Amino acid sequence: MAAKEEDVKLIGSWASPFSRRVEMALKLKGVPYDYVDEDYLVAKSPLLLQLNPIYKKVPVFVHKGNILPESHLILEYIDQTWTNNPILPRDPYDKAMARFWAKFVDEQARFRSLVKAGNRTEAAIEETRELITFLEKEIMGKKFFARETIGFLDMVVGSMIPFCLVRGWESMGIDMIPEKKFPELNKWIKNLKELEIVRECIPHREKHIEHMKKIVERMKSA
Ligand SMILES: N[C@@H](CCC(=O)N[C@@H](CS)C(=O)NCC(=O)O)C(=O)O
Repeated sequence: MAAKEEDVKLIGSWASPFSRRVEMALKLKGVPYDYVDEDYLVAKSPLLLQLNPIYKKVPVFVHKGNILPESHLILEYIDQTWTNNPILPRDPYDKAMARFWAKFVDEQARFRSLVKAGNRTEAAIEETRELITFLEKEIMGKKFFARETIGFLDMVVGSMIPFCLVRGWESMGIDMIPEKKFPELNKWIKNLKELEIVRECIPHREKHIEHMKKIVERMKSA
């Protein structure tokens, strides 16, 4: 099916975890789409400002004229529109908990406080590891958060933690998720990397670390 027939457009940014997860879902579902990359650190395009005038953020998803911001809502919309390879759990409790953990990872400011502050203190590293311990317990004994195959929570946590924040922490010389301390999460990261749809969507490691270095410097001087 050609992109034109489906009429799907994603306005994203290569280093944005919120955009990366949307691409993972589209690739898992096999939905063709047109992609527009925003360099929002330099300037926000008129297209972005027109499509997301409230938050002015990527990603923005456009399907047959429907305009949708906010990555969690976009993932849910994609899941309900293209029902093959479901990403959200069917069970109401599992679905609510997937949303709970996704919100925790995206909205718990302490996950990002080290990168934002730009300076490493042992106390801040320990505080971040305390949060990561909750995820280590949650993934225990499972291949993916969604159990056997990648799902909504894997896309949210994966795009944010190993394929974004870890690179920011690395750029500051911090090994935040050492295998000895977090064996289950490390197994899960390996499982994610084995998936082509994940490899295709995550930023190039070295380029990303350089980018995160710039972000950290920018935050420091802000
Ligand atoms: N809650 C939003 C967050 C989106 C977001 O923060 N996007 C960042 C890129 S990683 C952005 O566009 N930032 C531009 C800005 O803050 O002005 C989502 O889940 O989509």
